[in-house]
Amino acid sequence: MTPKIMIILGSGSDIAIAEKSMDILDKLEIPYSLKIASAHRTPNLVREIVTQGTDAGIEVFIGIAGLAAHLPGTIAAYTPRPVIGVPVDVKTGGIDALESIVQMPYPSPIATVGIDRGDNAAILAAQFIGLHDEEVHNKVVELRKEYAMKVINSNESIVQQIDRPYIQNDYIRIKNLEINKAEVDEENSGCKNKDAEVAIIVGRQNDVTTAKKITKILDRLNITYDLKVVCPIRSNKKFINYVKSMKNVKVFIGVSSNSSQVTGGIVGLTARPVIGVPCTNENGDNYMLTTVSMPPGVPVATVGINNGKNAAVLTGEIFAINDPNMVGLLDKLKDKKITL
Ligand code: RP5
Repeated sequence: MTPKIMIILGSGSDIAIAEKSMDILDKLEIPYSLKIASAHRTPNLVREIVTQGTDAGIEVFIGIAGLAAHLPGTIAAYTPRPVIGVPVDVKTGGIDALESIVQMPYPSPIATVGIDRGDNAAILAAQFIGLHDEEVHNKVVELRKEYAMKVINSNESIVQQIDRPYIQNDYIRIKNLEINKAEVDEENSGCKNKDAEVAIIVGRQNDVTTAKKITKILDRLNITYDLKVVCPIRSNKKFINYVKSMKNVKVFIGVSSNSSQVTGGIVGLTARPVIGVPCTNENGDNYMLTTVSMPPGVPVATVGINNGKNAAVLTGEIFAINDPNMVGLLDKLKDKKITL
């Protein structure tokens, strides 16, 4: 079997995090290869592995590293394929590795997942591959149901077991409630282009400036999009209706400088890949941590703060897995041959 995914570890000491990725990929029956190569100690080995892997047909790379984790960025230098980065908690709770991985310059994005989240990296890789492989997509859909059922069943296994005098558990029968049973009104989805390949959802008007950076690059890559400003908290029904109505969308991009409800809200409603662009708000706060730090089962591919352009490039890289023309367009961006 030719591997579709290559997992590279910065050190043998990162193996526990790679085990989480391998558990998911074994379950999804996706062939992968595992290598150890350090961006700092063995840079030539990284280059060799990545170039040979790309030529052999690797579709997605996963770089797992701690400390000053330059491994995913180094991988990205040698391949047009999307690179997923997993920061490892070695020191400082993994924040050093997270910042090293997520804050990439344009046009070299790393799809960053949460600290130690090897499982989410594998799910994200499967979501990317699932865009052109229906079987893989269906397996991701089933896996998401398992994560959902674990939560639903814990109402019985944990909550129903609690024996306290004032707890009243019986008035809502959780078990009988259907998952994701939101009414979808496609006629009133609020979209301008219902056939768009990408949906950009912006949580508040202030963040439209960052969203425009995304559209500028998507235009260069000839990728169609729809852009919608809708807040999942203030306009919950509209938000759900919009996400659920965008059935042809391959990639969702959430843009937000307010909590991470936009990206978290989208990923709860779709099995398609979700890219998160954390923005800085008027007080100077940013929402990178709350965007990237997602629980197992629901990854958000986070790019750098305010880096809408990298969200668009990552989208292009995901599409390029199955589209050689897109590789050419991305090369032009990378060579700065297109004036922006
Ligand atoms: C990083 O430094 C590796 O990815 C690992 O997470 C960390 C420590 O590596 P060792 O000193 O254990 O080899 O490059």
